[in-house]
Amino acid sequence: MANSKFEYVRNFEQTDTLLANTWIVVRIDGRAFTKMCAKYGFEKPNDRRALDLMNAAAKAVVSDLPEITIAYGVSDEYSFVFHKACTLFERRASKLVSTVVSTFTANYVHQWSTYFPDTPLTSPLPTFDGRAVCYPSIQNLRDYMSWRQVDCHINNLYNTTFWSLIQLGGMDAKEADKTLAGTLSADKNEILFSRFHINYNNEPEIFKKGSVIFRDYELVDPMSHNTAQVVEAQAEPIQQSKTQNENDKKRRAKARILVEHLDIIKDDFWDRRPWILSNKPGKIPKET
Ligand SMILES: Nc1nc2c(ncn2[C@@H]2O[C@H](COP(=O)(O)OP(=O)(O)OP(=O)(O)O)[C@@H](O)[C@H]2O)c(=O)[nH]1
Ligand SMILES: [Mg+2]
Repeated sequence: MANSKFEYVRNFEQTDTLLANTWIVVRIDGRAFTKMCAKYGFEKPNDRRALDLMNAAAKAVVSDLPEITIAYGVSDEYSFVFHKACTLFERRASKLVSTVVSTFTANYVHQWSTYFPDTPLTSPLPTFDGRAVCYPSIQNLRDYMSWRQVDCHINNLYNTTFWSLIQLGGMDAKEADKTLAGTLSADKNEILFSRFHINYNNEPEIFKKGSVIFRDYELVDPMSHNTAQVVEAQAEPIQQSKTQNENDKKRRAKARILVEHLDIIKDDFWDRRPWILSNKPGKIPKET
């Protein structure tokens, strides 16, 4: 053992352990993306290339960290959910957050040229911040996910109407703001339809719902189980044999990772995909 007089500095390391048996959400967010989007001329209000790039980087994170059970992204943010049984990096917040942020950023920068072949990246390069939050119950976690998706809907309806008033209606930002002040969802739908013949329902799902990433197994009958109740009742992770752990690992690695634009507020999404909450890999779908 090499003991030096300097070793005592180790004691300065504080623990930052996230509470056991809770769902950890690491949310990353683009730093100063308002400026970045202007610099690279992202389309307003939604740039499909930018969203596809966010999704590609997030998919790489989910693939790299199998203890992430689901991820949800909108605009310049992505939330990654670590299962409550996750033991990765001893649940240390700084390690989890820094790993997610650096894996995401590296992939975002690496894949930039695939999505923006004609606009090379220049300094200042895109960067992201990140935070970790613990959610004690499945209800809390589901409410968190619903909160992000509702936010996506509210912002997208507002932005779609705002930019239609400007791009199609010839207004400036001030006039558009004034037109929308105090309006409800129904009013914005009406403005879009009566002035611009836009039916908001027909807007792309990726804009209206954001993106959700999860592993692909065979869907199950929603009535056949009560995963949330079973998982909620577990006080500690189930002890499995080494072989069982290895099998789970293999099946997880084999599963395709999907990027979809689905409603994650309603029960149906979760009930058909019990593996997201149970962490127990499902059946690999047969090749079609
Ligand atoms: N034009 C365009 N802008 C986008 C798109 N997606 C995200 N943005 C921009 O990204 C911003 C994200 O909001 P914030 O994260 O609150 O703002 P920010 O500038 O990144 O600031 P910080 O996160 O606090 O550093 C929005 O205000 C938009 O301007 C897009 O598809 N097109
Ligand atoms: Mg941001």
